[in-house]
Amino acid sequence: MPALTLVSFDACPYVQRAAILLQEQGRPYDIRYIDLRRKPDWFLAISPNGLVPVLQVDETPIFESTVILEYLDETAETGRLLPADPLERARQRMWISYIAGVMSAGWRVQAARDEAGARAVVTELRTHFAELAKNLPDSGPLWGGETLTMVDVAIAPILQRFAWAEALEPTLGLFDGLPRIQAWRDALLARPSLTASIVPDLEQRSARMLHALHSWVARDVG
Ligand SMILES: N[C@@H](CCC(=O)N[C@@H](CS)C(=O)NCC(=O)O)C(=O)O
Repeated sequence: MPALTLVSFDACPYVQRAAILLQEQGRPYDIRYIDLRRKPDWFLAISPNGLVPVLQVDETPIFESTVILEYLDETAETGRLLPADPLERARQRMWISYIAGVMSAGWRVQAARDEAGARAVVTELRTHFAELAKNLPDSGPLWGGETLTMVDVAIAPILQRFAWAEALEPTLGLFDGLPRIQAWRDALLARPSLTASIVPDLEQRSARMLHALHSWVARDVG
């Protein structure tokens, strides 16, 4: 098996997707953190758009989190998450693509500098959640019922950040009246892979980082 190194910024939810899948697969990997404000030359040489994550597979870099997820899945010895059936695979990819909008709105709600701005993004996000909820199965909390899918891996980091945002500002109401999304979030957050995919104090550090950026949800963080 090739040596895997995940090039990371520790607060990045896109990196976390890859870390979750590696943890779920029980696959050994190294992690190399960089400072995004001072990107080293070796990093810019392997990341043409200057973004993390990059997965180094021996000497070969792969960038773009969804591409990394697919590579990791295709090279798993057992327990692949993407289905063999092309139509089912297309459906998972389609929803992973839909989640890109949730990811970007997720950052905007955390970073909004005033209440009106944050609440406007909440309204947008709740529309996305309602759409996703319609497609969650009756058979269990995950996208595949009881079975983990690639859609679950793709959305887990941002659901975790929403849970943190709600802890900072309980009146946000992101999940109000959306029991399926709440159950999905809780089932994902309970997985050991989620805990193992981040540094232990990330919730507190993220809150301080948002506070320093004058985020409304993190306005009272000390
Ligand atoms: N579409 C990319 C998005 C990755 C991304 O936005 N990464 C952020 C950190 S969370 C980044 O590297 N930002 C560097 C910068 O903006 O200079 C992916 O899925 O891998």
